[in-house]
Amino acid sequence: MVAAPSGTPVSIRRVLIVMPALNEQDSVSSVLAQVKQSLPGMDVLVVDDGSRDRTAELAREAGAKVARLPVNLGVGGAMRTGFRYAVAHGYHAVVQVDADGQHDPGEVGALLRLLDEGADIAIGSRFAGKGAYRAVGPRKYAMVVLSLVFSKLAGNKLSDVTSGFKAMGPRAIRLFAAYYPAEYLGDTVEALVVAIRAKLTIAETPVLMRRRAGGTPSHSPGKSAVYLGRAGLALLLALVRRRPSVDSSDAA
Ligand SMILES: Nc1nc2c(ncn2[C@@H]2O[C@H](COP(=O)(O)OP(=O)(O)OP(=O)(O)O)[C@@H](O)[C@H]2O)c(=O)[nH]1
Ligand SMILES: [Mg+2]
Repeated sequence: MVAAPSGTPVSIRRVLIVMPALNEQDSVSSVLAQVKQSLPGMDVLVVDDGSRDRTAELAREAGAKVARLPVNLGVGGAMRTGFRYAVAHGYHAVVQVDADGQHDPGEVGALLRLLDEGADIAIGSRFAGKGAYRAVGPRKYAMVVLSLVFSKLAGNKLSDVTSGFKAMGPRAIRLFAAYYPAEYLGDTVEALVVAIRAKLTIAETPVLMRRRAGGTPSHSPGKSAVYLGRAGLALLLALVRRRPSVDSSDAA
């Protein structure tokens, strides 16, 4: 494993963008072009687990590394692949950037700064004062409740625990490579519980959430209707479930 000199800011150490992508041929090229422009030289791993369109081919053409999984594992499984790749290749930070254009690569720097300041996980929050993104219906109430519970558990204000726009430092990468929940919502709610139980520090910074650049969202109104119940259940399960023992105190 490559060791960076201690005290070197994460922002200038080896950072890997992990981009989960499923049927995102309408947006993946432009999102990768934006990453290249905002973050020149930064490595990108696109994880595709079953796209039936040209996502993987276009990502490769745009210069990204592409991992294609033989079966669909969902966003959590795709991210776990990314964390394992990061550990195997000596990266010091992983940033999740979605392939649908909703995450602005220009804001990755703000996430990395939080890691520099000592956070293990930096969340880009849609509800911390920047922009007008609003959740509606049951999703909104779920987010309010989750935010209250998680802020208490983490000892830090966390206004957006379901945001996919996150940066993970060395300890979080190591933890998530060993265990990252793959079930529905696991990559958001349960992943943070896993991190809190491993005593990692979580901080947030405001981000703007953009509209999808194309394609279809994986959340339908029907799914959103059961969001609250499932998130609550996921939280309860995560709090009571036994974990494989992982020494998260080691740097990756
Ligand atoms: N590898 C992989 N990526 C996925 C899968 N489902 C969604 N994604 C990707 O994960 C990212 C987030 O998915 P979205 O469907 O946009 O979910 P979201 O952003 O939480 O929800 P919206 O606000 O509705 O867009 C996108 O880049 C998707 O292409 C999947 O099963 N496998
Ligand atoms: Mg999206």
